[in-house]
Amino acid sequence: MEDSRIAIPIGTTLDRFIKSKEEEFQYATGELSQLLRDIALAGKVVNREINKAGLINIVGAIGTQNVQGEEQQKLDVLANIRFTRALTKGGEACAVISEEDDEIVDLNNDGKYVIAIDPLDGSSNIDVNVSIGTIFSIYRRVTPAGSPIQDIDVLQKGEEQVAAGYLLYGSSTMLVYTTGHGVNGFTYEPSLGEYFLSHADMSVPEDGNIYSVNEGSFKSFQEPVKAYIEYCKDNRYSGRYIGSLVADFHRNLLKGGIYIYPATAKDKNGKLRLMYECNALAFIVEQAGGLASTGKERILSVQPTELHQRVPLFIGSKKMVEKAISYFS
Ligand code: P6P
Repeated sequence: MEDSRIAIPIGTTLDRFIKSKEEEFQYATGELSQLLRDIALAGKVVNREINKAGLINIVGAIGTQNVQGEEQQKLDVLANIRFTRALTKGGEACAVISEEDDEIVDLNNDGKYVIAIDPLDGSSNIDVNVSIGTIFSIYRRVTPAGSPIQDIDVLQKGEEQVAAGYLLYGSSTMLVYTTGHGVNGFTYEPSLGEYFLSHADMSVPEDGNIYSVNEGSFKSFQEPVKAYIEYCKDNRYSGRYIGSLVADFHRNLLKGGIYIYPATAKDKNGKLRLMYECNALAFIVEQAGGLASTGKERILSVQPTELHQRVPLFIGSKKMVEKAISYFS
């Protein structure tokens, strides 16, 4: 379908951009806009807390673990509260699934949208001042508004997403999202409290020479993964691994590259979660002309069976992902 991509000038505010694009969204116009505004607002608040982290002693672990058994950092919990609160106030979301909550969190039962979110990915980097991110997916509920939320509302394939995006809290804070009509990036100006369009209609270079993988686990990788990494070395690619998925993904989106988190001895299905990490980035990368695969299956086609299920992830430039997964066949 020919996209009616209206050229929106760089520097346009997020609010004006969302408004100007409403006719591209197949559902009621104001609903998605409200959701995106809720997420953008929570992102401003989390950004402020991250930037002050070292000063007001909110860095570090709080001695609890999330459903993944991972040490919860103070900012993880704060970010989860902020995003859940913003989505509750906005009223459009009926449920949230989050890395930080074991179960589905019911919000406004009359809401028509389900949000899957990793409120603060890469949180282990908080204490060492490395970029971290928020990743979110937006789905339309399947059951009628007002009825109890059911698994079929939440366990939807990534291809059912109506929107997805991430916030990157880096040297500058950015919001990058898609509603299925291309990918656009907004840079946050804290002094004005506004996000401004800085990266219009983003596309990932079809090929690249940057590969992102934790080679410390190399010995436990499957043979096809080892073979592809050797191919990268033989071709003198650059290894770049920040240990923060959103930061690695964003660099690869701009410059071309591939990020790999494969099955390892420790994580038989890889470490990354399908519902609130892989699906959102897979939607974005496909909209930007790239690919996202488990190594055997398109990420967006995977039928979820559990809230927190993990999948192997190969994501980035089309030709690099194609080359990597060719070793599996
Ligand atoms: P490892 C952070 O915990 C994360 O989920 C991603 O942001 C990051 O790419 C990956 O895990 C790092 O995991 O096992 O390489 O330290």
